Amino acid sequence: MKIGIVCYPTFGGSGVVATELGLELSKRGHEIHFITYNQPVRLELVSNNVHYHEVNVPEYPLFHYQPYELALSSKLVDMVKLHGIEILHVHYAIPHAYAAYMAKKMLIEENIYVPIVTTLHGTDITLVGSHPFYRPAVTFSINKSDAVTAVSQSLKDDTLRLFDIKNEINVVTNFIDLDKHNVLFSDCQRSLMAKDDEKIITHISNLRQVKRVDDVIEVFYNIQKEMPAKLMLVGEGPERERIEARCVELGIYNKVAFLGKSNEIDKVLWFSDLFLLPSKTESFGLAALEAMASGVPVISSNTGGIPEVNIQGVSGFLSDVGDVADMTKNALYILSDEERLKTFKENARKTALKFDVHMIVPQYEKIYEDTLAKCLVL
Ligand code: GMT
Repeated sequence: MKIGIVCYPTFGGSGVVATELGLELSKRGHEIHFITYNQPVRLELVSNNVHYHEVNVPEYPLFHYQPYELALSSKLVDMVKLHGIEILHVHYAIPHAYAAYMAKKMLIEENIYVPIVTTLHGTDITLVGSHPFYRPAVTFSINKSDAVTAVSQSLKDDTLRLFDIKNEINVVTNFIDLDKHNVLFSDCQRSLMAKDDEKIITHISNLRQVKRVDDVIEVFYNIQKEMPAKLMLVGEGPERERIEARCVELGIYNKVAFLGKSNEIDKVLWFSDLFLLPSKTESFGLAALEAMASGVPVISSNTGGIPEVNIQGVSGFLSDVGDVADMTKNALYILSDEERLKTFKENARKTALKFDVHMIVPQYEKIYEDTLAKCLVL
């Protein structure tokens, strides 16, 4: 199949999932066309089967906001015609589903029918999309898609609760390539991060309010009072300065490494003993799954789709949002006994197996096939 993928090219989970999906589909023989405003961060290899088309938005002084949706829908029309793209898979409803619908309508004028599959990722529904300023357009775009998927049952439920949805929503969970998380790194690489006797605690996010990075810091503060430990904070975002100041205030700044946007997440996770994800809301928690795939147990909040990924008492523990005391208790329980830590590490990896890329990507292929077949009949 010739598949066009529209996504955000940034470090965010939706862009990562879209990129990994495209790469896996290309390995399975499909021709993939990424259409976005920058080359996606995890798209390192452009092969015969993988193409990248940049959306340019020319600046004009009249525009207070540059019309990205317009440029994207025009680019989609051009790329569908030029490359014979058969189906468009858009990740994150805003504004991708809306732009794809406009492209589809323009193409119909030229007797070309290209169906749209929309994947909902989380904040496009829970935080941003349900805002009254966006809700009518998001509802419309979801209802006009030829197929809709959500990355967890929780996100599907949220979508049905927050919008007036007439379309069926299929749950296709996020996935992980376990082989990529099974790379051996040498112990000397660990020594760059921490001393032998120090436990490594990790948090990866875009450091936004929704991630509750303060709770990460508080839990780590409590851990390091009980045992030698280092905290790896991976990612960049608006909370960073405030969090750095908080670390200084607590006297733990020298125990916290701010690693910024990193392409070496697998290396950091390989040496980690515990992953913290205390988010206020999380449709899935891809970062937690990546940690588990590297054999890292997860201490998380019990919110949104996280309980579908992190299994209580098996791959880690879940606490109420903001319950730092409970998260600390659970973290110390795992970390304080080497045998127990080993068991949780093994269980984390085993739990990640059910999200194996080879099981999930065929579900998308089936959706593409069914959607194309349905559209042929119409
Ligand atoms: O977490 C973010 O703020 C980024 C956001 C995104 O769109 O990249 O992540 C969402 O999509 C990910 C991939 O499906 C999910 O794993 C995250 O849980 C989800 N984030 C939220 O729901 C807050």
